[in-house]
Amino acid sequence: MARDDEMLKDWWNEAYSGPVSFMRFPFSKDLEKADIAILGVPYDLGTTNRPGARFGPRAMREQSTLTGEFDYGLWPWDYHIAEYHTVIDCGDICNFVAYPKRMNKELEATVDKIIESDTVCFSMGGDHFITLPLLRSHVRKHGPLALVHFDAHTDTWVDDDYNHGTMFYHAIKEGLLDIEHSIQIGIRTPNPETHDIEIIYADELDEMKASEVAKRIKDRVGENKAYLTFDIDFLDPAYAPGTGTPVAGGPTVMMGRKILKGITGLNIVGADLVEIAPAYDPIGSITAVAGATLGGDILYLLSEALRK
Ligand SMILES: [Mn+2]
Repeated sequence: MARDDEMLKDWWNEAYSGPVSFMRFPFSKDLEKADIAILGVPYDLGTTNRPGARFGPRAMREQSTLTGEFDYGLWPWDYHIAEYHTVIDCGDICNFVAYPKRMNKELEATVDKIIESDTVCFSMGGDHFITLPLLRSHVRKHGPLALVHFDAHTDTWVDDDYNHGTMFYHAIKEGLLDIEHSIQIGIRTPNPETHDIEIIYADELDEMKASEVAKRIKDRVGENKAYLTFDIDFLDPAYAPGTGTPVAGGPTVMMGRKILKGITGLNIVGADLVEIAPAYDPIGSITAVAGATLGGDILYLLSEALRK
């Protein structure tokens, strides 16, 4: 069955034309009617190496006009989310340019408002630091959450300062995580302290089938409420060169997609995809195409969780 919101249909014909919302879901702030809200967070002042993830939401939206143009949904999912749920693109958070503290406040206030109205939020970064304020908001509503974290880095460095490599240490310190049900997947950087989070390192991952990885994640998380965060540098730089801190030796886009599809059924209450810095894509928006596609998969996971 095709999606039935005709609102944007009058505005575009092909992938290269028309207004650029994520997967062509209508721009709206009508949270009362929405089941899932998409939010851009164009913030990259937490970056430690190459900056530019502030351009991530726009790049994801642009490439999603192709991945999201099919009335019958995103392959291999065999339906369109709009058959079950009202999805809106809320645009980007604003009023924070170059002010990290203001960004925290603004993002938490925006997301509090979204999830208070029982709308599930999918955020597009921005650098990975944004997941800390996102978690604070979600934990206020749901209590401590199991973290399902795809990344080349653990981002749990013990450091009192805030950046995109320390925010999960702060999340732990603030009691935001349900540690014993949290898991990190794809790690391939030094990690002096696991903080008791389960880790599937990239070398082990390389020996596993996607279904085995998905099972490990499901076994760890169980029925508990979870927050999914996907750093695009989980992927090998061959598939995602357009990112701030690429690390060689990572999985393919297909592996990432199959793992995501494989964890259908998890009770995911919120999610983000971060760290797309399109300026480092050599040609063809490689990273943003991957991000738009994986972002679509994550929307399906949220839709599946809502229906469970
Ligand atoms: Mn990373």
